[in-house]
Amino acid sequence: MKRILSTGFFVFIFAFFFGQLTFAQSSGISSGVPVKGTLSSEEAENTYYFSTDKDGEVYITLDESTGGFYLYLYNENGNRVTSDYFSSRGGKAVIDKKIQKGSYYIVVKPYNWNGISSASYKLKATYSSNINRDASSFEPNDTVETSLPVKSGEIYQSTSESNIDQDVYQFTTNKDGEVYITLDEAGGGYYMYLYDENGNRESSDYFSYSGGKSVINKKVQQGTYYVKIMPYNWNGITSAKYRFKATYPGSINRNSSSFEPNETFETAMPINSGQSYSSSSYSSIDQDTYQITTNRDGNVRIALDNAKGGFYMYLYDANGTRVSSDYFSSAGGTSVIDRDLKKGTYYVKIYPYNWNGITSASYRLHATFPAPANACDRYKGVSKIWWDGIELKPGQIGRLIVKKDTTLFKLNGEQKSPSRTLKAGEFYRIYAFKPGMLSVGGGYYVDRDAKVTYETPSKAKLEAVRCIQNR
Ligand SMILES: [Ca+2]
Ligand SMILES: [Ca+2]
Repeated sequence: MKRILSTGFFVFIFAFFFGQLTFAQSSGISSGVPVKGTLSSEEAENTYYFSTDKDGEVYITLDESTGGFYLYLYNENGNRVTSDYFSSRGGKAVIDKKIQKGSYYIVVKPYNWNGISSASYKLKATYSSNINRDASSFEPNDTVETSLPVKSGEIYQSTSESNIDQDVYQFTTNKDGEVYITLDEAGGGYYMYLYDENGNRESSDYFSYSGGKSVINKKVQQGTYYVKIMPYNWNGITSAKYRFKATYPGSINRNSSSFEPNETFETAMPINSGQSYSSSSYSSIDQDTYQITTNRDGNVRIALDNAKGGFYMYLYDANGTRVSSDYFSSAGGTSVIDRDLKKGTYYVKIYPYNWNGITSASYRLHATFPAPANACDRYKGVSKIWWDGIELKPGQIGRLIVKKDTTLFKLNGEQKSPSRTLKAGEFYRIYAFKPGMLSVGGGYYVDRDAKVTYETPSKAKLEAVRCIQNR
């Protein structure tokens, strides 16, 4: 009995203490909006509260400090969820935690103050809630729930405002396939992580110095993914820029001259046999993919030349299995893949190789393979198509030769109004027909009977007219 009473007493005291703290002295902190704070005695503490709108990640940072601080996170029942601290001016504390939907309290306390009686700090808490995203920094974006959705193959440039600023991006693939994620043009070292929608880490890459580059290239299942970008190994820098791009199976907006985005099998640029394609790799981690489709077994010859840097060229089949490769390691080299292949779809991947002192390089790709020739090529320079010595006009579907005099009539609904007589031996172009009638244009018809001969041009002639009409 005594034991139960004392426990009850303890709970009561704590609740009272915590209730006073939260309701009397705490202030709200908006998701992703930094606040400045000051403590003016070693016994003082500042408390902030926030509410999340669903289960998710909370990312809390404490920096720009002029003394040591403790950083605590409590749930609404006053239970400590986690904490972090640092013991001197300039230190930083980070809390990154998955929490359930609810209300929480952040408590900041002095730690290890020697010779100071007051210190300030900056606090930022990003959690699942309504946010106001900055259009250029994309902040707040420190958590899965506040991540910025990115378009496939589009370049995003941003800045990490400190070495504890975490930036999260998200994308959703529309089918299983390849993702190609790059991080470059960085002003400091970075870690890049890829997570699936359940928070499982799929892959990661990093570099530890300014100017480094990271690539994540992986086959993933259809779903939503998150990329976390975290500063790594920063010395002597307080903020850094970077460039980010994720190409994934999804709708893309292809640039007609660079053919970008084209990093993956799913975003490959289809090419025609016998045509040259000039493009460039805009960075040493840019990958360019082209697609060729053959309509029968036969020889496939792919040539890469006119290059301003070294390149690797790989040929893959429709299953993503490597069929062949070739490379050269400096500007002016040439690579050729020449193989007899089964009918099917193939992919050519072009990777920069052995680049020193260059940041982009152009190249030319040319492939010949069994494919239907571009049907219109043969009519280059042709302006009229002749059918037995008479021009076949655009829209014409046939011709009429009058064998015996017949009546030309105008059609008003079902009503035939005779117009004049077409004489035996005359010729007319036909543009349309109705059941039992042929149209010579202008709403005039003749009966399709033994008095007339109706002929149609070959498919090839009709196609030829279409070719010269469409160019
Ligand atoms: Ca951020
Ligand atoms: Ca590319």
